[in-house]
Amino acid sequence: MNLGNCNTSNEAVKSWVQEMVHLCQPDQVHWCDGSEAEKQLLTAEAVKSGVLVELNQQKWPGCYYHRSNPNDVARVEQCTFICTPTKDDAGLTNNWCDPDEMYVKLHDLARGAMKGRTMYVIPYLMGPPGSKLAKVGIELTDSIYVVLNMRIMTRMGLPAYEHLGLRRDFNRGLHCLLDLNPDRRFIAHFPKDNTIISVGSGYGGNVLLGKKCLALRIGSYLARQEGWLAEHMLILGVESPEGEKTFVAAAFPSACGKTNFAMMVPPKHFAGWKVWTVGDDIAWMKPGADGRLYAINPEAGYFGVVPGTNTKSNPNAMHMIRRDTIFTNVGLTADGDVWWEGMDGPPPGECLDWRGEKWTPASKEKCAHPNSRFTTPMQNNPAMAPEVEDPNGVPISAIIFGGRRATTLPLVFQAFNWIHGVYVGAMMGSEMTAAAVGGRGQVRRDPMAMLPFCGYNMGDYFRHWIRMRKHLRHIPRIFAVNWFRKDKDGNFLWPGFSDNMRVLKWIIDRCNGRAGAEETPLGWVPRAGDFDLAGMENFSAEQLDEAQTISVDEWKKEILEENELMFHLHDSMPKELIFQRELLVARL
Ligand code: OXD
Ligand code: MN
Repeated sequence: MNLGNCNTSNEAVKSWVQEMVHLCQPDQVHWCDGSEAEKQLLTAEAVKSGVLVELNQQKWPGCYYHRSNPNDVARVEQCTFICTPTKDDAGLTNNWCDPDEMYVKLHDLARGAMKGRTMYVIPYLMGPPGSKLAKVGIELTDSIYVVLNMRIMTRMGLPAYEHLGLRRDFNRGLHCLLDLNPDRRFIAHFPKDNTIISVGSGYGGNVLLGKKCLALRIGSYLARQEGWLAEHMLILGVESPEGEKTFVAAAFPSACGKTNFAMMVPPKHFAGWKVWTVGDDIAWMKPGADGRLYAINPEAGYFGVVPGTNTKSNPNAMHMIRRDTIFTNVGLTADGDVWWEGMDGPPPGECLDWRGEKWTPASKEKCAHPNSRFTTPMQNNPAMAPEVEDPNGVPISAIIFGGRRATTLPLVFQAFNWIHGVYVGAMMGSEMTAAAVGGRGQVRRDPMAMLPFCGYNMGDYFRHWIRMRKHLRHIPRIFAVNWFRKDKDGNFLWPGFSDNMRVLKWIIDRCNGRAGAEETPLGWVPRAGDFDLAGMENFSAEQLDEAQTISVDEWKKEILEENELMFHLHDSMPKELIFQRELLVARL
């Protein structure tokens, strides 16, 4: 089979592509170069074949619309496998399969799967060029939608080949759409071989292999071997009016507002303050020679949840998605406009919903799928931090763990020390969202927001976190936050969005030794005077107290619920964390 116009001299890349071409038998092979001309060409092709719809270019320059198969709209954790040599390496929080068995099964499914189709070869770099933490992947796919999304989400083409040189240590990713039958949907990771095979899905989190598959699942496995951390965290910088910049990394489960937090615009009262986005989803972090923890964002774009995005929740996002954006599974009007629940302004009188059915404001169904997405280049974000291109990354002063909890978890507290912070992150519970199929609203333990993304045994992952402490001389402070606590009537206790700046300000003041706090059984919490409530309408110190309440009864229940994870990981749970739990019980 003809390999086509191959654009690399790396023999390892060429021979692996040859092998996969032999397996998948595409009609042609397109070696992507990431150029603007290629983007034009592929976009035109995608529009012609109906994969993309061109939006009104006056209103939405460079923007396109895509509708996925209705059975394929979110990550599928039940079809996601970690294929380590032993089941124990993957641990009980992952689905496991013997690697040889999985290779046979997936190669059988991939055999001849690209007949009559084009195989696209996507070389991509995760991380800024020149960064010691950056990694190269090659994704082979028969989806033009994947190519156009990967072009936004990664540094595609030449930067990847330049970083790789003649080495063989690139991630091998194969993606075949097949017939999108959920029974033949598998997202399989082979951490020892630095290989991913994804079949039967076209949804972003399952098929943009640089993101969850490489940057988190394979990434976390490599990170443990190589002494760094691959985390489901946004990275932001807070700049004070005096020009002091403090960087923070924060882990929240999927669809809990990481993108909004990463792009926050401070409220009026914070004149002169600025929040800069380094990343909105993934952080790769490694101790530097100076003993601080440095973070890079391996991605080059944002794959964000659309519903609820508006000029109040995220003005920067509203600005950036106005051009060069791919919208997936939102509503579409006859004149090439888009709509979603929570967008500014009134809904259209009539449009097509995410399934392509007629929709009006009287319809019972949602217009946009709750997990509909935008894919946008990070350069479009007016708050993008210039440091995002720094190969050394940014020094992290604080790590924040967040959950979506209607009860129990206060608005904010600070862990007593690193190990206590690891315990707080490890035991974090959160209500499930639409980003994954099944279980919406149920509280589940989601350690460090990594439950769906940790590529090895979770107990060993906690141990790795604990060990990182030894490599740090300037230890980031660790905090927990909960923007989602509700009162008895179901109203949110904290306004959130731009007012989260107030919480962030206390956090960075704590890191810089400037803010007071009170000791409680959970950790350090701000006292009334430590927290800046000035300029808040309709919000009193009493309401803050309510949002900060620590109920011993609720915590007794919480600790019992932690048992689920403790039992599950019993064999591998580090004793340090069991001890932290004893201490918490004693303090309560
Ligand atoms: C995401 C997710 O898409 O976490 O970022 O599901
Ligand atoms: Mn995510």
